[in-house]
Amino acid sequence: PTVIHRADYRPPQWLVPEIALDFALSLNATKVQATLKVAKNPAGTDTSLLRLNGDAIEPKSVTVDGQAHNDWHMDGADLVIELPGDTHDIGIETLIDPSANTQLSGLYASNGLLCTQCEAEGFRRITFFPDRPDVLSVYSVRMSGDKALFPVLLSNGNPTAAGDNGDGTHWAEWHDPWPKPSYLFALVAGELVANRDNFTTKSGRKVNLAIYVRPGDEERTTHAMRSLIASMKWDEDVYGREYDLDDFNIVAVSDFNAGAMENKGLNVFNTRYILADPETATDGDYDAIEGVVAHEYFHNWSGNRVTCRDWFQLSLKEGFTVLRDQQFSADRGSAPVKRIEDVRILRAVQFPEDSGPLAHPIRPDSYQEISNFYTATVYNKGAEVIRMMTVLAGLERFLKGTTLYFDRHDGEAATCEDFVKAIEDGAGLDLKQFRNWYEQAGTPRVSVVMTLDAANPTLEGEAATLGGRGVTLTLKQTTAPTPGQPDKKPFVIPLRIALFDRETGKHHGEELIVLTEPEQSFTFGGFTSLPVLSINRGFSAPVEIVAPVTTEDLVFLARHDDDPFARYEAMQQLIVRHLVGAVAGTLEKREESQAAIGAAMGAILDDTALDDLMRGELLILPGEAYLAEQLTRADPTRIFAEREGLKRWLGETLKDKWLALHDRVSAVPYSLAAEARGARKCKTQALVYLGAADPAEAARRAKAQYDAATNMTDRQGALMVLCSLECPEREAALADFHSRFAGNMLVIDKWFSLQAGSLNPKATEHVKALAEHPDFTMTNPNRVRALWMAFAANAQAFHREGGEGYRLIADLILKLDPINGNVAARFVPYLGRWKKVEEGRAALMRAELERIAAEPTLSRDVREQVSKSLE
Ligand code: HT7
Ligand code: ZN
Repeated sequence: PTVIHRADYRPPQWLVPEIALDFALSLNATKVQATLKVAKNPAGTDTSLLRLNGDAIEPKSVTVDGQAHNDWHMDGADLVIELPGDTHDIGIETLIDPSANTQLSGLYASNGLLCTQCEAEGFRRITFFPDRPDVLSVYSVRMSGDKALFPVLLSNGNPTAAGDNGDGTHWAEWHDPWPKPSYLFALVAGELVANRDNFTTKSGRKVNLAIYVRPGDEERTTHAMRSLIASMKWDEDVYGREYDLDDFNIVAVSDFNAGAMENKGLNVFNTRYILADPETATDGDYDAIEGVVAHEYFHNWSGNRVTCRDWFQLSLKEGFTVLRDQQFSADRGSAPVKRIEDVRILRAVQFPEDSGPLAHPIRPDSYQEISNFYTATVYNKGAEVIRMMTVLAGLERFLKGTTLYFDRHDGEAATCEDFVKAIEDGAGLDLKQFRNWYEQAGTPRVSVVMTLDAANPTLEGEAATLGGRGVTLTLKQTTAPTPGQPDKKPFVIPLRIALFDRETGKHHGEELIVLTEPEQSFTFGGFTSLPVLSINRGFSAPVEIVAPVTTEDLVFLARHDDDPFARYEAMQQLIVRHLVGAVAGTLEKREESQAAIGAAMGAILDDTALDDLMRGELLILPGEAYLAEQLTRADPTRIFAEREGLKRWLGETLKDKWLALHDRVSAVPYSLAAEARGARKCKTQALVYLGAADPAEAARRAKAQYDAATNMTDRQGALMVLCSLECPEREAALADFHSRFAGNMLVIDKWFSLQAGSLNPKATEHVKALAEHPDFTMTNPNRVRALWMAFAANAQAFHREGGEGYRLIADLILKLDPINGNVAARFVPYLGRWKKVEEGRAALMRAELERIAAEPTLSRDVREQVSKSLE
């Protein structure tokens, strides 16, 4: 395979300062005439050969300076043109069949619309071009097409002219004044209606806003529009970033490989992250829409105005933009709850990636297919790494760094190194050693030993002034080898800590300790006895902590820690220790340990000072993927059995409290206010525990909740619980749900997911039947993800004895790959985790990977993931 290495970066040989594109639109034969002004790059090596990337296209004609030109040849998929001078006008005509484009990369048809997806390398499927992010061009676009089929014609930038051809076709022209890389190009044409609004920027410019959707969907764009306006304001207020065009357009399409795309001035979204109303969208959907709308908008600066030099720098825009959208959502709602949710995703998805065969640094060193690097590591760990800079510098100084970054690199294609340097200069930090986070993969493990010093200590500095006895924390960091990186240099690990006095239940104030060595000690004064350690508060560093905290300490912290994240963490640790010990067979005092969990959870249920949103978080058991991470090799069915066993026990032991909670929160009327959202979260949690302990009572309550539901959060929560049970109410509710929402595919996706992700012992049979359901199709990524990702993430079903789950996912990959390699490759990591699974199943998982690898015509996407997973 061709491997691309970061170290091999060379500046482009030719630049393209301007490009004009003329599209004659048609669903199955779109003609594209591209005119490129090309100029030799003074920073390149002097060559007369202009290499233009292509993929699945061929040139119908090539002109140079307006004349037919024969001095060109194809090199693989690329067009190579021999040029006599330093600047030329190149004309190229291509012909595309958008309706045959099932890969959904380049120009494709979705539900009668024409739309584009060019990141990362889709532009080369439209026309021949140096398709790399460090070639920035000013785009002028003209398109013409049938007025009835394509009444709305959109592209990047500002509309400049439009007209009627008088023959049933019309045309429009767009001009984007901001030079941009080809991956940010977009075009959309079709029957669309707009929800319009406007936003006045801080310098007084009025920006026209429009969210385009299919007719009939416009009522469901209110929340997305509100989120967009809030994002525009927040980016001005916090990061000082103002929008820079007269128009900002969003289009929602139903066939999309990812969540959304930040094309300059014309964001294209998966409908899933735009459309919402209370009856069809859950509270989680509302949050996701707000987050994704903000994320794409924030890219206007972090990604578009300052873009990436090459794809190895992907985290420069993605990690930073994820951090920005997380900060925005934290400011808009409950910051602690947002932090807990973000850490839960990191642990469930990124930690396993970091300990598996596909582990890579946030700035990878090599790739075969860049689409495989849109990962939780580049995105979520990338955000955590930049977040640590905010911990080290404080937000105010950090923002000085980002302002310098934007000023210094505006209009440029920058690197992660440029970003780090700007933060160093602007925030006044030394990040020399911190750069290891960009170079090394793997989640560091920090083990802590705490000792109480002798009665008459010789303390120095601040510790001495507090008197009493000293407490010394000795921390050791280790990071396991990852592919290609056997030995790790020490990371800079900022840890927010507090030491609680057991007597008073208070601490002397939070401290920040910064671990830089493999082993390091820190001493604190003023103690009379060994305190309770609260460490990595707020999850200040993306590490695993092994701390000397007893079960009693965890119960104490779960009740009293004044850092809400730490309180959640104590609860999680209490349960993780119990379950991991139980699965590994090392749990000594099972009853006592269980009782401690019951007492802590009971206290959470009783705590009247807690808001329900936070209570709902504290009640969630640690996920199976995270539990598996704590074990060298796990039997997933044992993890499942222990976790369900604990849930059942908690359901039984605290039954009266669950019933009382369910009664109380069921009386709270629907609204989007935090209290009402918290009530809904607790409502489903109560049902989940009751479902494990008393299925008949849970089925009765869930059916009543389902029937009375005025909103999707309650309806989905109730249906999830019913799905897991073998009861008559299950079938009735599923049938009602399907007929009630027939034709609304975003809701039908929930119907697929609930069944595929269910704890129901027959989930595999249900999934096999659903794959044949008329609503299911392999050509729509949302549908494929709804059914098959929910199944692959369902440990009980996926890891079922005999390996049928593995076979089903391997079959899916093989069938999906020729249709959409990008989406197919996203299923490989589920099989790729075989080394973390007990030997019997591991062999079955590996065998399925080998079966896939034996297929000769695999996409580059799947080939890379499978071959790395077998190493
Ligand atoms: N920057 C966007 C990435 C993206 C993408 C990547 C691979 C294949 C399809 C894709 N669609 C969008 C999304 C984002 O992070 O904002
Ligand atoms: Zn992004």
